[in-house]
Amino acid sequence: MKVAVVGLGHIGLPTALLLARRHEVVGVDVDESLVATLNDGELPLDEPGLDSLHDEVAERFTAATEPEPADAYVITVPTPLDQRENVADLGFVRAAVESVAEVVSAGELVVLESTVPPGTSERLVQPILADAADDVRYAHCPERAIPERTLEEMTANDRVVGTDERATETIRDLYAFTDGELHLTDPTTAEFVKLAENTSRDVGIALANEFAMLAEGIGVDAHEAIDIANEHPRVDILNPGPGVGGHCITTDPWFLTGADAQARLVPLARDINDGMPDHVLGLVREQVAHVRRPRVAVLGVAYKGNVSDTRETPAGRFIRRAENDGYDVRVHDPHVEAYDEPLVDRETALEGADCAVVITDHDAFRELSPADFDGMRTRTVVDSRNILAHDALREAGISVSVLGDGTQG
Ligand code: SAJ
Repeated sequence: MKVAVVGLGHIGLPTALLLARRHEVVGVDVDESLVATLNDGELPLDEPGLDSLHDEVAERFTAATEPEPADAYVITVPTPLDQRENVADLGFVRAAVESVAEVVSAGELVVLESTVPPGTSERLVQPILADAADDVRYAHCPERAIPERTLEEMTANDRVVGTDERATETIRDLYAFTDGELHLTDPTTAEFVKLAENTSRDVGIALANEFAMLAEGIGVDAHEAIDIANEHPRVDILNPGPGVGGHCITTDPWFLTGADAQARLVPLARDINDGMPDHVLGLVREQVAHVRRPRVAVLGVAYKGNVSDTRETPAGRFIRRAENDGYDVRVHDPHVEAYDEPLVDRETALEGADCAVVITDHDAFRELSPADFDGMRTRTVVDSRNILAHDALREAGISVSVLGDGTQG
């Protein structure tokens, strides 16, 4: 089968290469330099296993700036959040579907993998395709892989497929690269499932964050309490932290609720998580209350541990707020090469600092010893991820404040 994959980003490119194991694939992107890079045999994306997969399938993969006629079309373009209105910006989806509509013929399959609000397939996408040709088969099959484990998850995770029986055989052939199960349903339910997954995670994290703030006031350690509660067979509380980042969990709850005024819990959870950088800043403020122009070392700008991705990172809000408060902020991240703020090495970030604040749960920070903080002017630490060796640091005379631990105040 010939497959056109439209949108060659974090999801589209790995998907295209996996499809090329069995099919002839043309990867399509409006970015001409990306297409040129790919046709030169180079990969613009760093993901475990992607290089060797690329070598394996190079013969069956080419890139182009416009879709070519194919047997199946897979759309993997981004769906950003319109920040002002808190609604999905479907401009890329519409453009991609219209470009496919130019070449699609009767009986062919179009799959939308981009995450979209419920109803998008039925109201926006399918009418455009129905106008283009008779009997176009359609499926919404949202992607659910995470950065740095993309290939592993794409080949192992179950998939939800919103379609009808006319398309199922081609769908099975297309997604033969996954060992996961295909859960068949209708397109709107598939849209809902994807958003419900990420919303449930956001609400779960908000609850953990609320427990952390309550524990600080009550004078208990939320981490200890959560560990014990999680021993219960039906309880699974997540970890508190400095907020939620990444491209999906910060936006998907808004895609789900849309403008529905009945939704209360979901927007509240978003609000709690969005407020966490401010709460962490409050902990820093307590630590440096007696310093005139405090210098703060931020450890980690990636949105989560051991990845280089900084999209929607809670570090961004923390840094901006801290700078607005007159703090001199130095930023270090061992996994990130470039960020909006200049990045420095760890020693430089800590040198002369009055507070070191851990924002990202990188393994590299777990191993920090008291001596690593020797260059600081005032040795105080805020650990928003509960990952440092607190006892050892305190024994060495370092003042340590841990998000969610109210036992030390
Ligand atoms: N976080 C916490 N506490 C926790 C767990 C996470 O504060 O207990 C924070 C992380 O530090 C991070 C954010 O939440 O800032 C989100 O991280 P994540 O690992 O929960 O999720 P993502 O955004 O990397 O990927 C999610 C995944 N969805 C689910 O696990 C339900 C992934 O499977 C999806 O493919 C992806 O969203 C997506 O593309 O939608």
